Amino acid sequence: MEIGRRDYYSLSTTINPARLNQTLAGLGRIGETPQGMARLAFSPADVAGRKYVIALMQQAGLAVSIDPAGNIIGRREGADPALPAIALGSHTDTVPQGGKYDGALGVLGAIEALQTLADAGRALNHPVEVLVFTNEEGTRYHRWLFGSRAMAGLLEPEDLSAVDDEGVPLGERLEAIGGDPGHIEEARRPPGDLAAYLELHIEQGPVLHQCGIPIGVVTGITGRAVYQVDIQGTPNHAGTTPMSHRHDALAAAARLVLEVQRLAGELEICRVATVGTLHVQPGAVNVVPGQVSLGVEFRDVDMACLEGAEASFRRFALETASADRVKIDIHRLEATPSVPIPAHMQELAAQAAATSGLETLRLPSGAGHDAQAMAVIAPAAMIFVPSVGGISHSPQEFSTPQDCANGAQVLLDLLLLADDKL
Ligand code: HGY
Ligand code: MN
Ligand code: MN
Repeated sequence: MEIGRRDYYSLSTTINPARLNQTLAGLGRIGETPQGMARLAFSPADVAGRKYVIALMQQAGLAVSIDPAGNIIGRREGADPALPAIALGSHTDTVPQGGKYDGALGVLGAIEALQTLADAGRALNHPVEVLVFTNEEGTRYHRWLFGSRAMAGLLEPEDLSAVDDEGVPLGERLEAIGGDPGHIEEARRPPGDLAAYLELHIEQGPVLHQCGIPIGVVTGITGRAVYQVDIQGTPNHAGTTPMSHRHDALAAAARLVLEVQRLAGELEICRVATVGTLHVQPGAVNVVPGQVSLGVEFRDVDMACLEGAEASFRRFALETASADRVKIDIHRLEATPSVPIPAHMQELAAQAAATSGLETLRLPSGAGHDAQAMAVIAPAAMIFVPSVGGISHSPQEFSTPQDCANGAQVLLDLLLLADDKL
């Protein structure tokens, strides 16, 4: 496998595509189930995945530590001890029934880049850190980007008081992976502590694959608002309760689900809107549903659009509550602002791709990433590689070995450029 056409003046050394694709396959076996990947944060599979990447970091000569937020940090010192570190990072947790590339490529691509430098005996001026962030997906605790927000000083009181679906407090889970909830503030890195944050990721959408362009240079990362919606009706006998006497929480929920779709679809108030979870109680065909909870999210790079979507949704919920004779409570669980990627960092990423003669497309990210928290404390850049068919958060998620290798090479070249220019 060849990495593009390297320029004769290239500063770089060439990553090992076979080794990268072996480590991707190796991590992809940890937590694999017939329904897809199940490496949910803090699960035994997540812990096994973390051990796997720690061993790879140690092979690459990195000094490994765990910060109080459970983030894994693999550090290599630079020639100039006065310089701040350049960080490369992503995550190894997955959504339920997830894929093998989301997060994994960024972590393993970063380790491959540093292993390549170690093999070549190549020193950099800056120290380099590979960061593996805790609970990026937020499937556990419904608090996403946990590790990167802790590092960027963006934790909220709700993060630390959170209890998961099994009733276990976050602190207990953090201790089990080597974190220290009592000193979580010490995970925070002040602005200036890192010279840059660089993240390689699969696109998770269809654009690059459709255009046949191997590298995406990310221009900005979407904002997201997440809600828990609780609908309280009255459970009653499904055979004896006349239709006119019902307080059916699921009938009201159905109207809300379609309204969420309409807000982004027909009305175009925000870019995308999804109901991803629905819990019905008591959950029997012969009982009128008395209680339903929905998980709702809105995403847009324009935060005013997210506010508009929330306001419209609340108005519709009020009307629905009255029409269906139920009570509807809407709790905002998370609101993550969109972030722009600085122009000079986009330019550096484009230059890195040009080193290998790889064509680039500038595009916004419709998914969220640790980079959006890290961008608050360091100049950030993100590189995308194509997702075949635009599929992600699915067992069908796939990026070709060639595209993964291209991404890791561009990440290494971006690191070398950043070391030279920042
Ligand atoms: O949900 C997201 O956007 C990301 O994949 N965690
Ligand atoms: Mn994801
Ligand atoms: Mn991801």
